[in-house]
Amino acid sequence: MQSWSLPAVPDLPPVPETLELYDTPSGTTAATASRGGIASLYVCGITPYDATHLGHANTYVHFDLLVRYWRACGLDVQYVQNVTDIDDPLLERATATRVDWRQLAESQVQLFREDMEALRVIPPTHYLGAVEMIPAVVEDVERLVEVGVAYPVSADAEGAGTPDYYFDIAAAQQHAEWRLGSVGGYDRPTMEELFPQRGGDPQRPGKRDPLDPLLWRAARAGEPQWPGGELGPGRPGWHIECSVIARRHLPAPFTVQGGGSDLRFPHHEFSAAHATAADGVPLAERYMHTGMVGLQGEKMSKSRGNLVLVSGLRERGVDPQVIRTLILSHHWRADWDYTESELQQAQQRLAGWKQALTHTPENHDGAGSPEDLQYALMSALGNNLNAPAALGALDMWASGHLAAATSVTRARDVVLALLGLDLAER
Ligand code: 5CA
Ligand code: ZN
Repeated sequence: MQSWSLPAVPDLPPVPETLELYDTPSGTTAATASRGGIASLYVCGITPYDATHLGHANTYVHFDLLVRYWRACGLDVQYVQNVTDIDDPLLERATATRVDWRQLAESQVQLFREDMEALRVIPPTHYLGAVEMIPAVVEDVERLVEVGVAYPVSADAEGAGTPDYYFDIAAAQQHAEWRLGSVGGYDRPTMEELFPQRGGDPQRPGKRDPLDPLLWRAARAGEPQWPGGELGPGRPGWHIECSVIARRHLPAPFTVQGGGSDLRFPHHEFSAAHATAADGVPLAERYMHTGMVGLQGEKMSKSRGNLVLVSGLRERGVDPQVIRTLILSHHWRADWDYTESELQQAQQRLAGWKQALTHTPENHDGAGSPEDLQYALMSALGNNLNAPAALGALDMWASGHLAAATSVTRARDVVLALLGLDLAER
């Protein structure tokens, strides 16, 4: 699938990688290291049945900081993102609005691309839809059946017809180095509560464990279907999609698996479980989960409809850089609520930095000194990607405390490369 165009990212003198990151499974903040000059990232992409809201933007802008940090360390960043372009919510919305599901998906992916470009998010190296990966999904589900961690469940009550396939949690725990809860970090009662809220079907007759997730859904009348080899025609479950896309395009294990905190369970738990069961290798070294953005105390979500859309703000004339500044004023792990007053504060803050750029002298270059802006921003980002601290350093620079060691050209380049904000833009 086509991604979007690369924003301008100035080259900076490379700085050694000293990155500490919080990891969901271990619950600790610890040093990460790339391997062989490569850092690899998978971030779960959108389900394109509605436009990009601030919650999505929050997730992709914060992972963009990680990409920018790694690039500034001179690393080769391999970044994969998916599009869930076939799934129940997409089909339900298409039916409700009488639009072809493919057209709905394509139109929303296009809007997402435009939003990401406007927000200066660096595109992934590989951008892949679930539909284009279906043959690989079939291969993996067949493999899971072969190793004894997937089983058929009759699609109708009489036990007739082509079966669906489910992942066998108990068998997988016997077979591979994965334990239920070892990725998302939740206990069983919490997982039982979350599972039906997040697309799971605990009541489905014939499952061995209520939490066993769907791998392959047999074709139903009126639903799109693809050839499924030995499985029979059908379409993929959700978790296997990301597991397959990541494993086909990134090293195993890759450096960071990311997404919003709503993906801790069941999605990332089972994507990892499927991969480990198929290959015997963990999917990722680290799991980062960004906080949830809400509106008046409720999580912003397409299903609830309480959305502040990036495209809506842009249509109102809000500068995308202000949206980016608003997002970066929150730590990636924090949950926060959108308010107009914070949007205005972001606008004023950005205006202050732009103003400072016009007053910064051109003739001095103190690159590499502790007073240098690149040093200050990299230190803030190296400490668990602390964007609010990085913006604080920018405030210090704008107030004149760091400006002496950073020329105007360098300041612009440093802020554009590391934070994706162009202070020279009028
Ligand atoms: N297609 C799947 C992932 S494979 C999916 O969750 N799609 S989504 O469109 O619902 O969400 C896209 C990304 O935005 C996910 O990483 C999700 O965790 C994140 N996200 C969704 N809602 C919010 C929110 N309110 N705040 C922050 N992040 C959110
Ligand atoms: Zn995913």
